[in-house]
Amino acid sequence: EDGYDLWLRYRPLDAAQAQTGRSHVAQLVAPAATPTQRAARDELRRGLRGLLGADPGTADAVDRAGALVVGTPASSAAIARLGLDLDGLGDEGFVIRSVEVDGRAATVIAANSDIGTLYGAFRFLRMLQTRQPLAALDLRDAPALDLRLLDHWDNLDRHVERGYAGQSIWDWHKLPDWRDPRYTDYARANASLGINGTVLNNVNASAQSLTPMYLEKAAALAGVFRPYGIRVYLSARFSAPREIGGLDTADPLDPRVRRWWRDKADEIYRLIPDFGGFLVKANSEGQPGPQDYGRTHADGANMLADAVAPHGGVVMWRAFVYSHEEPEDRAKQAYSEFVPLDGQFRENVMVQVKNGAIDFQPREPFHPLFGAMPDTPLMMEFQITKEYLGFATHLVYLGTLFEEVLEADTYQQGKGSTVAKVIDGSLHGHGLTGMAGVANIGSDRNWSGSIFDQANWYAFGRLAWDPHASARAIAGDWARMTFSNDDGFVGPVVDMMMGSRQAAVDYMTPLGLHHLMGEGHHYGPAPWVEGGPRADWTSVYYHRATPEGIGFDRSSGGSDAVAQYADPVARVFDDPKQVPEDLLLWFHHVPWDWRMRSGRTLWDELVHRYSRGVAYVRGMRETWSGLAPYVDAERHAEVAAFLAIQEQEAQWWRDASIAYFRTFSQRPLPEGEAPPPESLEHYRSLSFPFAPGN
Ligand code: BDP
Repeated sequence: EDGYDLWLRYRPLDAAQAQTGRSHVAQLVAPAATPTQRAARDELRRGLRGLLGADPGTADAVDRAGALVVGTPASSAAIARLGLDLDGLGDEGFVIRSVEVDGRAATVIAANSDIGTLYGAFRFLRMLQTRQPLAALDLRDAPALDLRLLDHWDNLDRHVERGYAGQSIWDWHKLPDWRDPRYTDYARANASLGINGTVLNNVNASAQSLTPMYLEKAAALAGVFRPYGIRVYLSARFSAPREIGGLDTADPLDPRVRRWWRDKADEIYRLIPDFGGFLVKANSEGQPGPQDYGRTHADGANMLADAVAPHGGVVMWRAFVYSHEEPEDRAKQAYSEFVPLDGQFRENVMVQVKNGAIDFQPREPFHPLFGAMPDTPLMMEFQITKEYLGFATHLVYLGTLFEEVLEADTYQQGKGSTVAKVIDGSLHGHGLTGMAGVANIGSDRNWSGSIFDQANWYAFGRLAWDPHASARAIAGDWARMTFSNDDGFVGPVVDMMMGSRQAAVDYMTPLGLHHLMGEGHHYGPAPWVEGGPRADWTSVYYHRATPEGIGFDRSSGGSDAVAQYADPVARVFDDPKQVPEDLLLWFHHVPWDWRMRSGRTLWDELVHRYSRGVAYVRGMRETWSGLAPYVDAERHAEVAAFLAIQEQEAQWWRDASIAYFRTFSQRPLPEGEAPPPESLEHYRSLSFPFAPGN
């Protein structure tokens, strides 16, 4: 067990469950005329063989009780005769129902399209894997979002920006001739969650990706993914017309540039007829963009949108921007640049917004753009890879982070205007919707760098299908499918996962602190970082500690970032007494002896939170060691070893942060709190010159 099988392990059910299972799947009646039909049928056979201990065998028609019948009204005569109500399921939804076919009890997985049946097949397998009852089924489901994408930050030399799971899984050198079987397993895993698109290359894009040689490689991947309902997208480098097109400009209003992109789009669609479209990072962190020519983000996005529109493609234009000139408060910039452009984008443009306004911190308030651009479809961008959350060794379940953001109420149309409703299009009536996750996938056998990081890929996929789903329920399914269905295992593991993200916030950046990680690579504590090319890449810019107090004043008396939120959110964030304490130092600069709701002073509370985070990790180690009987030795040992690293590093974070901040607070540690064992100089001297990822 090295983790390769992810949540699709299909290990045998116990005898009684297998027997019940077999009675519901006495035979499989599933068409196999198209690649997608074959993918669904093969997955069912693989899963049923594993789970039930026997291949039910396939038949052309139902001839016994307990058949599993799969298909669409077009692909299956039996399903056509049932006259099921498939309205409203779209192309990707499905029903799973207990019915009678020609007088015999059967279960059907039915949909309007082959892809819908594939999703239904995976759902049926999940029900078996998680021990759901199989009698009297009446399930109907369809994805809430159109685009459910992974964004790979993979370079053509196979280095993965912010990747902690080995090299890129795309072996560009051997493509298109060698199609690693792993690409098929990648597609299976994603289809099992309903992920239906993948952006193959880094947002810090190379124009090379758009050259004929690389387009053929992308087309080969598209061919592998197509049966699984996954479309390929590319990050487009805005200056490509200059770099590979022989033009002397990339001005989006120049007719030659517009023509170049139209021709490029035509060329791509000749090779990849179902190409999804472009993702663009422009005028951000040194990337080229329309502003280089005095044009707006809308001008740039619309030019590309016009190029792909005839083929049904989309443009995902990122709102992660901050200017060359130092902003007074970087958190305000995306809103300031994008809100004035609301309504100016073409219909096939989505603006892709990170969950928070700074950069994937362990905790951020939701991005103020959500709900603030009613005339533009906004797409969520989460980061699955743990750039700021301890890379692959720290056990941090991100389902709760995603859920917290999706459930946040923007109040943009009054109470109940949650981020999830902005994203699913219901708040402002948008037809085009989506969610992207920056992938944590690499060439490691376990795909994600650690077993528990697989849960973050899993949770992302489930929430992209249904942004209203529960992080706890998702963790439960994942734990059952990945490890064991035993309640003695599932309960403690899910509890441990559910608190793990708060623990990371506590030992890294409690109470709204942010961006205090090691410079560049973002690993380990470095609240002392100052100087360098720009202030907003330092730690001191964000924590602003002085002998008087700590925190970034974004209130109406400070940078006034709070004004970018709707009332009453703005009012609550503006008031240090009302703001959730988890965001206190994000929005306010408060004195060290500020009285917290716990009754402690701010300083004491800060120290308490650091220690609480470390204690939680210690607790996870104990929990995990008690779960050894439920987990195979190989995966158990890896998780245990990583938890030991995490505990050491949580302690390092606590000690280094306290050693540093007490030089400002000038206060003793609260009673019972151990002082950092080393000097501040010692912590400052620790560095990771070769930390992976950046
Ligand atoms: C930051 C990363 C950087 C990315 C950038 C982005 O540090 O590597 O290129 O975001 O999202 O989180 O464009």
